Amino acid sequence: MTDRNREDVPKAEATSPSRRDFMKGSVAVGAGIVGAGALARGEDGSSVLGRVFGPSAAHAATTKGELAAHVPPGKLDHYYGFWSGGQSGEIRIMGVPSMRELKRIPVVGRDAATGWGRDDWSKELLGGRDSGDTHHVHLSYTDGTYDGRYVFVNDKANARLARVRCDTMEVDAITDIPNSQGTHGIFPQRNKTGLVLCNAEFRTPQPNDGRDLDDPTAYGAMHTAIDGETMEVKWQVLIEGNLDLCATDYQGKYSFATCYNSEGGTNLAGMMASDRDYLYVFDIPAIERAVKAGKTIKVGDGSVPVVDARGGNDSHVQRIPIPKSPHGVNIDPTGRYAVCSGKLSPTVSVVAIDKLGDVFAGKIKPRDAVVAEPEVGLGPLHTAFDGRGNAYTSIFIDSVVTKWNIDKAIQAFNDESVDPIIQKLDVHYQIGHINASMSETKDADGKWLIALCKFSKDRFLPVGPLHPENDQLIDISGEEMKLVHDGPAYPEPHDAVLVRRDMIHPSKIDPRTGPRYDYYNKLAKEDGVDLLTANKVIQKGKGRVRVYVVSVAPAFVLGEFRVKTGDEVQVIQTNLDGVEDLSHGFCMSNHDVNMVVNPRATNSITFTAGAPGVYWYYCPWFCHALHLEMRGRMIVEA
Ligand code: CUK
Ligand code: CUA
Repeated sequence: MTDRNREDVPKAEATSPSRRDFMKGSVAVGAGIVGAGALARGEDGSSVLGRVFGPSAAHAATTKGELAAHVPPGKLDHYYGFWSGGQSGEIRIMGVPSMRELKRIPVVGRDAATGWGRDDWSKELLGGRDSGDTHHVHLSYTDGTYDGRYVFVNDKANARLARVRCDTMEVDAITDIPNSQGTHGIFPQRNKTGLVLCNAEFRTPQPNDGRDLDDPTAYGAMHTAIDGETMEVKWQVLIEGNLDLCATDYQGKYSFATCYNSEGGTNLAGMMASDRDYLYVFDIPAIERAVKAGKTIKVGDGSVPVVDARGGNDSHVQRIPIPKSPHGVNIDPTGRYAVCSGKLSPTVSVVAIDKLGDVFAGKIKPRDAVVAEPEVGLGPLHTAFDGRGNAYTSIFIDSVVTKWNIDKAIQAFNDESVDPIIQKLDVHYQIGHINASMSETKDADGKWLIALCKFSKDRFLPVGPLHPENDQLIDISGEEMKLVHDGPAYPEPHDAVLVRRDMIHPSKIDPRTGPRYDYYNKLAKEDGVDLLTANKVIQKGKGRVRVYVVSVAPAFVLGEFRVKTGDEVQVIQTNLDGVEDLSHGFCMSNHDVNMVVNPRATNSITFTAGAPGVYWYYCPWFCHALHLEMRGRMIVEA
């Protein structure tokens, strides 16, 4: 195998202050390689839409290799889609292929509908920080496929990892990641619910305590391992470059991180100076041996062991040179290849995972693990797979999805007469993430592809300066990709996974287990009450009052309670209705107090009683023909 250190990677040339123009400028040389004008344009989306939503759309399979996206009323979708919510701090559950939004799970932000971020339990979890930026959602795995237990998601804004239980679809744990800023790529191990690896995108002084403020060469970033069961931070690896997207292999041996700023730059020009950056490969067992042997350093409060892997390749970390400023890294469903998207290079680099052992052993050069580098278009970001040997790369600048064949790309690496590119399909517009049904598992089934487009421009009715995103659904069951649906989304989903519906088993009523109930059972024990029967006011002293209330449609069993003005009032409500879809809630008039209480759940909220007077509390969730009558009085005395 020859060393394919190519010299034809484009040089950065800033031609415009606008980021998109800037990117176009920077790949202008690349355009010469690819032949931008010769790029095959995909078919016109609207004609496909017309065909799919025509008279025959209600039938399951229209023609051979074509799936129907229309799910008739009363019928259920075949896939759960878990979408990150970006700046909304949410996860969204979509039905696929209908693209119906089924639910929003508030994670790291406040939610007026449910009271998340305002009720006591979620405030405890959030630790006072109730905004965020969720980018990457991944489910827990066992044996290379989803085990239906948890959904993990990062909060880039506050360097946190959150976990959602798949039975309640509610967050049950949030972990702060030390020594990190911009926690971006995350990925769980795929052999079992083991570690969740988390990348810090921003390099900072280590520790960030006022030292090295003006010496960026001393900055570093952490690759952090969190136990997916306990959500405890187990260890960190300190790296000199930034860490962007994350992936894991199928064996539990390696984790991966792309690095777009090996230069250590602190501004745009500095970050784009070199033609090569890296795919970092972490040897997890080797790191754990080092941790066990105490070959670690202390950073900050020293609560987490840190393996210092800055500077050069060693037994813990190898650096595979990748052109240029790579972004996404995705592992194909066979587990054999890591596909790295060049972002500022028109190429994706295919790394053979079975060669990494030789790289770590020093038998081959890191770059020799690259076995293909097809040219896929300008601005490749992320790649999905169909389980039939094909890959689908999102191309940001060209606004296309490029379908290419992995085996052919490997042949083409040594034989220029082979063309691995199968099709380019226009998407609308500026696609970021892409994912296919079950693509991140060994069960990739090649049915649906979703394209998360960053700009919708003219695709929807104009709604003011803030546009919807455009999440497009593409049928990949046949030879040709076919665009079948435009899905407006509130900003800003970054990533999504499509999970077969038989793998998810949500509960219909609250199972009353987990840390939420550790919290409430503790309060009840302290007050000597039973949450399922308590309707009473308990004076806690120093102007603090706890009000236990049970609700059964259509009534609060506690119809009134008395407090003093200025009291800190904690209302703890338990919904006794064990009936599917029968949520109640608690809203206190003119007190900025509102929360949901789901079937058989307990929830609570704390507020300060206002000026003397009568205040009606009511159930804000339509629950019964006499729902409007479901209310009571808080009597506030002077
Ligand atoms: S990132 Cu947004 S398009 Cu946060 Cu996964 Cu690539
Ligand atoms: Cu209970 Cu409305």
